[in-house]
Amino acid sequence: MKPQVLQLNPILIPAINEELASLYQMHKLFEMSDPAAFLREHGAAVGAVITGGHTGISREMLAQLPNLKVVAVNGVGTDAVDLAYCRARGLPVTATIGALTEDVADLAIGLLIAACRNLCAVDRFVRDGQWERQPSPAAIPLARRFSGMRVGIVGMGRVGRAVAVRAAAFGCRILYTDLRRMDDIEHAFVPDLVDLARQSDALVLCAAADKAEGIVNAAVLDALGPRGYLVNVARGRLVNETDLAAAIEAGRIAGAGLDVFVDEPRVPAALRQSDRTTLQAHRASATWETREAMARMVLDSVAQGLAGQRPALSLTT
Ligand code: 8YV
Repeated sequence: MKPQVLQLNPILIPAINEELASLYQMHKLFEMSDPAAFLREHGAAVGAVITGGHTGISREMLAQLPNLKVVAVNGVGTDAVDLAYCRARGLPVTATIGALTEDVADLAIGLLIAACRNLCAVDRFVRDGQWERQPSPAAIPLARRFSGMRVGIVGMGRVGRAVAVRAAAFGCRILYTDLRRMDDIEHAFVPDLVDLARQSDALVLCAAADKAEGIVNAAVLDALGPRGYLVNVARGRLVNETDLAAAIEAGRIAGAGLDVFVDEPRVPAALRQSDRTTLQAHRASATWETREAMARMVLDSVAQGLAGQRPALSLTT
């Protein structure tokens, strides 16, 4: 009998799916017509769970899997898994630490350039045939320069640091905030987020969401101001989305580049309808290269957990 693995989200790398299917009896919850019945009838047989970073797994579902040996998160954020509960249960929870840093930082810079150079709005202008109808350069508002901007990074972990390296290469001045000053970073540390926003032309959110829900609120957005840009490649709930929608609608900030939202896949109409926003569908790590590297880490973690070893990437054991 092959060990049984419960998979909560699709993996988009065919070779990894083949490998998983050859090693384990895979149960794909996202394809089941009655997931609750599966959990009731077969939950006790499941030895490993594979889930996504922002989707995680509920405590209720974990409780229905009493013989679980590992939860392998196919992502770096573990805010959607109750780590304290898993720790108390002696259950390893692994994450794909380090695999997606470069891709997420790349997208942050891409979103920031797209936002301040109006790339998507002008793409629509050309695509819709409006350029032909209004060929005067005056029909397209001037954009803002990215090179040399003051970039405020919120969360100086792996992704924040990779964003800093990229932005510095564009001649940007880097400022940052985090729970504490980092001794190994020479960039300006600004403890207060409102102060950071006031001193920045763009705020880039790279922080974990656990302790920072709603930190980007109306006061922060107003400090960023009508020439300021917000980029979020971390978690939607870092931002008070109602405040953000209001600031975008009123032009109280210049624009936003957003890959993540509070209630994905739902995006507030005010953000969808504005030319000031550049929107992505939570896909900062979604390249072949990174998703394959992530899935390989997941495969290793599942194998280690099922073999009764402490997985190398465990955060809880
Ligand atoms: C992924 C993420 O989209 O790593 C994370 O925490 O949110 C993203 O990289 C997701 O985990 C894919 O499963």
